[in-house]
Amino acid sequence: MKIFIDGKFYAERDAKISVFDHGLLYGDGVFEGIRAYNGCVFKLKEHVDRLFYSAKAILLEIPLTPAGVMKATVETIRANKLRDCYVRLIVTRGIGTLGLNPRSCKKPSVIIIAGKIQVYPAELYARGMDIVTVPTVRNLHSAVNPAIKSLNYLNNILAKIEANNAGVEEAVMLNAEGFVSECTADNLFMIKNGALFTPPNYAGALYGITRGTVMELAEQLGMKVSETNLTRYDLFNADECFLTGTGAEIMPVIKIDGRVIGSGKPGALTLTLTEEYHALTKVSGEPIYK
Ligand code: PXG
Repeated sequence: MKIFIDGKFYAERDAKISVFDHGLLYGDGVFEGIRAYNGCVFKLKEHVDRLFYSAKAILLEIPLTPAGVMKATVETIRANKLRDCYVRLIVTRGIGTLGLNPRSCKKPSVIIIAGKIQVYPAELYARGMDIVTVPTVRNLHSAVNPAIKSLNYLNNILAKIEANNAGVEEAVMLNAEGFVSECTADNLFMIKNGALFTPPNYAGALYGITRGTVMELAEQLGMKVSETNLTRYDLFNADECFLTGTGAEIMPVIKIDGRVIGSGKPGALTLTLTEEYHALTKVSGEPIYK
C-alpha cells in the first residue's frame, strides 16, 4: 500500500507521523471518508468541499487548493492500482508543542490512505438493522458543531460503545433537547405516508454526502423531502427507516428501542432509493484512469 503524506508516497510501514502532531495530541484536524466505485471516485468534489468547510470552521489552512486535494486523492488511488476502494483523507494541525495552542503548529499535514471498504454483511441489508437510542447526546452546535468532520470523534465513539454494549451495531443519538440527530457514522431518515424526513444540521446532523444524494434521488422520484426535528415517537411510528453513509450506503432499520418499524422488513421506498443509489454510483464520479 502506498500512502500519501505531504506530497510524497510512503510504504505502509514507513507511513508515520510525529507524536507531536496535534491531530494525535488533541484530535485537532479534519477528515473525509470517500468511496470509489468501478474506477470512479464518487462525489469527490462534494467531499473535498466539505473538507474545506470543516477546515475553515476550525481555522485550519489546508496547504493545497481544493483542485490539488482532488488531484492528490485520485493519484493516491492510482498509485495503489485500485478501482473500488475507501479513501481516508486527513488534514492534521501538524507538529507543535505539547501545549494545545494551534499557533505552535506551523504546517498542517495532508494524509491520504486508499484502502479496502469495510462493509456490513449482505444479510444485514436484506434483514435490516436493529438500533437503540443511547445516553450520550450529540455535541451541541454551539460547542463543537457536528457539521465539522473533525478528528475528534469521541462523542460518536462513546455512542457506538453504548450501542455495542446493548448488543446492536448502531446508535440513535439525540441532541440535548431530546430531538433525533443522527447515528454514530451515518445520517438517519424516516418515511411516513410516502414522504421523506431527516433531521437538520441544527439538530446535530452532519451534512452527509450520501444524505444529500438520497434527498435528491427522493425528489426525483416525486417524494416530498423535509429536514425537520424528529422525536423518538416519530421514528417508532414511521413506515420505514434507514441510515445513510459513504461506507454503509443505505441501510434499512427495522427495529428501534424494541419497537418494530413498519412491517419489520426493509421498506419498499427504502429499496427503491437503494436501487437508484447503486445505479448512480455505477455511472458517475471522477475517473481515476483517464
Ligand atoms: N454522520 C457522521 C457523524 C459521520 O461520521 C455520516 C453521518 C455520513 O456522511 P457521508 O458524507 O459519508 O454520507 C458520517 C460519515 C467509518 C466512517 O469508518 C464513517 C464515516 C466517516 C468516516 C469513517 O465507519 N461516516
